[in-house]
Amino acid sequence: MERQMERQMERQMERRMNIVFLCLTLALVVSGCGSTSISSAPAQTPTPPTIHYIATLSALNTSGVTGTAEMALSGDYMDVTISLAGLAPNQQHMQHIHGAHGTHATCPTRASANADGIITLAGGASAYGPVALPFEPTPTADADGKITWSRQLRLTPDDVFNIKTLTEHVVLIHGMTYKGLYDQTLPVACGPIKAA
Ligand SMILES: [Cu+2]
Repeated sequence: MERQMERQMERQMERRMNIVFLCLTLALVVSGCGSTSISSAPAQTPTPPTIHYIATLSALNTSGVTGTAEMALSGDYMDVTISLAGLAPNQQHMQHIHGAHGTHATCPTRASANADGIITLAGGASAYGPVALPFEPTPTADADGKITWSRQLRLTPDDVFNIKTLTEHVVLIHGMTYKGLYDQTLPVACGPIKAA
């Protein structure tokens, strides 16, 4: 809860900064009027560069899950390809980018495990933080425990804010059977996001 409030406050501050910036810009434009003629060449919308990232996923909670998540970020579009193996077959597996804006998310270690040696969703949160961007729709593993998932996501301004800086975030995969019950939230694989 505290984290969410912090994030809200950060966003409010950023909005205020944006308004201040806008005012400054307007002031400059107004003061510049009449002094020089402004070129009337039509502004071309530049194509934003595409930046490639990859997260190599390692198993958590001795799940045996491995895989990769490849991301190509171009402005507010993100092309994502995720390949996973070793999952609980025929079950849904949530897949997220985790981390909070301005903090350095990491994959949890044994230090985050509870008395039973399990890293729960809450137990690992001090390492990986909140969900920054969900990769949805949430896929279901096939009968062999594999997932291949590929989408182009259109990011909202909030998404763009939440995933900044991407290399300070991690990709987290969820969902495993524990003590005979399927738990959708348990972390099963994690990987830090790196420039590809
Ligand atoms: Cu998650």
